[in-house]
Amino acid sequence: MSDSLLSGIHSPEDLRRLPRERLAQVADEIREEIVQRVSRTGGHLASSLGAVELLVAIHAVFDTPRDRLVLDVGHQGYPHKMLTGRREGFDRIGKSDGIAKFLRRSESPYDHFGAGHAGTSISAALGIARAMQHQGRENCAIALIGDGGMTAGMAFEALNHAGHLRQRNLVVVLNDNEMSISPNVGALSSYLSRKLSMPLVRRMKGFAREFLSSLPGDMLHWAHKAEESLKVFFSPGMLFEALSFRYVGPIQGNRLDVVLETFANVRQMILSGEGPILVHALTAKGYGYEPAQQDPYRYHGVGAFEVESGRFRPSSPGPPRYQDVFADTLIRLAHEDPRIVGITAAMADGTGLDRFREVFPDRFYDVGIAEQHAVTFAAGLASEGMKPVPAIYSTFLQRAYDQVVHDVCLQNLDVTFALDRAGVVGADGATHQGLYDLAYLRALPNMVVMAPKDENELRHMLVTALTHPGPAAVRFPRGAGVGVPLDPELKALPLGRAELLRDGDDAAILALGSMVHPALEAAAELAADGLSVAVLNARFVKPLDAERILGLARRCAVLVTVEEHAALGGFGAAVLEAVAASGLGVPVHCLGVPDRLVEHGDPAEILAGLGLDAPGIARAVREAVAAGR
Ligand SMILES: Cc1ncc(C[n+]2csc(CCOP(=O)(O)OP(=O)(O)O)c2C)c(N)n1
Repeated sequence: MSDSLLSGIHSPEDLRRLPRERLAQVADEIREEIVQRVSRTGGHLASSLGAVELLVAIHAVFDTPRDRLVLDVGHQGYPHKMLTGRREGFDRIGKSDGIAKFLRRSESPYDHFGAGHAGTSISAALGIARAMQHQGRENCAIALIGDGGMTAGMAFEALNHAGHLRQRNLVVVLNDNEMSISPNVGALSSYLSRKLSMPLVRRMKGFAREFLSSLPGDMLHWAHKAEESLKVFFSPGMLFEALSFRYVGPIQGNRLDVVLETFANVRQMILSGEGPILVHALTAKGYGYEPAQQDPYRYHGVGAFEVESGRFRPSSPGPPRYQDVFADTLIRLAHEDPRIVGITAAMADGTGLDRFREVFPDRFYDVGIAEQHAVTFAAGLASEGMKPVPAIYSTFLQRAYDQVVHDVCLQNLDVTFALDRAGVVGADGATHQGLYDLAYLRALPNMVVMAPKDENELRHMLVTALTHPGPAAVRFPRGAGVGVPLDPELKALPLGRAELLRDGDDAAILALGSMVHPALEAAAELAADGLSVAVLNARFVKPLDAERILGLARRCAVLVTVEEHAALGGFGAAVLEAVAASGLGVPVHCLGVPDRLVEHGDPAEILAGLGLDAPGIARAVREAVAAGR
């Protein structure tokens, strides 16, 4: 690998010192290095490859970090990380003490605004641009957002506001590759691509070019202006111009010469107060690495692979993933109940709903990166007697909180939330941890909240949620199940009833979801030390099985709750409330995630570090029992 130029670049200042004609080599080296490094560690590949030229050009032309670059999601930011002194960090990307896969302010002064969730960049950049204006600074803010990110309602809220403010020091770069993780959806996406491919536009442009070349000098100037108007009239620019943005494009976003020249012009326009400007760049996701360019969907986020062939390292066989068990169960239930529909917000693959789509294409909805809409859309369906199942990662449902409250719970509508990736997610880090859903859902009237101890119980909980006539949420972890056999028959579980898995009277472990099996292991370990420890599979956080829990509180010397969730406001807090209300004096120790951020790393190591594994639970029970003696 030739890294002669890149190895001399430690910051964008180094890049800006290079003569322009050498920047193409820098882009090539970055691309090559991303492929090599990601092939070893895994990570976001296709999005970063597609954005190499845009990021090289932004750093080469603008005065970063004084001009602020704000990336949407941040998953396309590997070229940016390489240009800002973090090349070596790629060896430990997503691992503990390594660099993050997304953006954190603490990682670099060039990551001026943290990201991980989509659709935030334009709002943040507008706030930054506005602050600069308040403070009399002459710099600008640049938001880089994908056409997938642009499906988030928030992006439009920001465009609308920026246009209203006529924010002259704001640049939005739309990186349009027609892909979200899977092919992008929505009327806007079709509008952008239809506008560009309209045969009439192509014919008109061809005609204009021919006509122009035949004109004498001064007429040429006016004719060029006419061509511009024509282009604006027939191009996607109309939409953005209507929002008071100057529209520049569409440009070929993987042609470095074109991108450099465009950004140089845009910078001049910004300096002369002509913003806000939207640059529409057409790129190819996975650009420059054939396997990724051919199949950007598979190469969006990858594990290790072989560079030559693009082949992925075979994954070791093991228990089925929760997401697949969820999807297969939903398909089975949907065969029996035509009211069931599946809804995803741009995560068909991650939630397993791509399987559902294959069987029930007419009862599947990908709404784009629009969790808020997904929830109220589900509420609308439910209000007419359908049984919608929005499958949304725990972390992304945060965005739709008011919709859950106002549209679903207040109206007691029959919506089943499948909350995937609930708990510690590992390499994706703090922005993606699913650690708050119990707290934010359990406060809501009418809501049922449950968590299965394994993939088999997940299936029964899905039936339970769909049988329950009001809102219900099932939260389950990322990755592979426990490996238990799957019952042939599906059944609804009795609402609000926990399951006593092991009896004992020295202590009782009240465990939720993913913590039930480690709790059983801990109890077995403690039995070897002569302690008799009960284990309750709580199943429901709401309604809580207060009767059984208080029964254990009367018999056992101490209660220990354990959950893969923030300790504040979660399952343990619900138990504390029930015990306090009962007037019983039993000590309750709550194990959960303490009140701090959980960064990226190996999930098992993170859980062990938090004491949320069998040895940690056993340790906590021993200490609790000793303290009570
Ligand atoms: C609120 C939210 N929902 C879902 C996701 C998961 N997600 C990460 S990247 C991505 C696709 C982004 O597409 P686009 O912005 O077009 O970027 P591209 O990868 O195509 O370059 C999605 C859906 C997210 N990060 N945030």
